[in-house]
Amino acid sequence: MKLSSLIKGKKVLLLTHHNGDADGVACAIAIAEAYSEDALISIGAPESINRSARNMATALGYTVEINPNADNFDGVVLLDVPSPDQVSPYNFDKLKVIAIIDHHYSRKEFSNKTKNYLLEERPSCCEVIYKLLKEDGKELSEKSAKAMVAGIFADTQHTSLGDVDTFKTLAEIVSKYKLKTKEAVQLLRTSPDVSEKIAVLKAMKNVKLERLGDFLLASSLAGSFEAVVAGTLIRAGADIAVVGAEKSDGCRISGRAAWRMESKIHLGKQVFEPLGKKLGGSGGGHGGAASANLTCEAKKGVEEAAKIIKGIIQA
Ligand SMILES: [Mn+2]
Repeated sequence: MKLSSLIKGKKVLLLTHHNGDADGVACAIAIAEAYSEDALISIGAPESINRSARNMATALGYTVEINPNADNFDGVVLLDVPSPDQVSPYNFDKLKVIAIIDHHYSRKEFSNKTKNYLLEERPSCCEVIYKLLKEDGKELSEKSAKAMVAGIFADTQHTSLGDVDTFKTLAEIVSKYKLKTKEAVQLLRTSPDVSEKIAVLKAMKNVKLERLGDFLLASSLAGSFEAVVAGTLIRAGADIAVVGAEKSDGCRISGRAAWRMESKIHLGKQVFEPLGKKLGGSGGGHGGAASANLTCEAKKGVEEAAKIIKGIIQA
């Protein structure tokens, strides 16, 4: 894919996924830096971005607009977006999509939307973007080099989920742009605000614990920050955590699995994708971190996810 020819002279919106993360925002920053003379570029996210992504954008002098009007652009480039529901509240079918660039496992939903669909199963989307920029004859700036390293760190849990090519890419960026990795890591460091701390601590009161042989499944309902709650339960000792929260048009369920579950279960493929199909909505994600947006109540979504997980673990 030659992005330069696709966006040349256009007013382009780079749109990452719902609750955009540092990987997606780093991809957007790298493109905005590299193609600033080719196109008029803005960065946006549906609904929200997470704290480290916001921290990174602010530190590098970028603004990520929340729910910008897509009609004000000639077209949209989707970054780090694994399925159409991840751009909600945008109506995916109505978006003028120029290209889709992603790194999650193969999904079919996008195949009719654009022929400019670049999908490589890599640990981070930044790695896909880095390769794309190289092929397009683009260099990283000091800002985007930092953002890329931070984005890779964010999506690979500080390289532990990376593979040999992840390390090669990191080594190349760090040496070529004389980067201090510490400065990239600092872009991701944030402290929770009080609403998040309250949401997490309140959700701890409702934790339901189930023993599945040697493994512990923890589930809970949260007012918000359901993904943070699930991560907290894993750090507290659960092997798998499922947490739901009510949303305006249904609910959102987040799941996390400890690394020791890697050979036992793939949350995205085996739990959250079927969950979305079964309960109305859609879901997916990685082996150890996945989510679904459903049309039912959060309680029902959590119970159904727990049921699917039990079926897999106890099989
Ligand atoms: Mn990603």
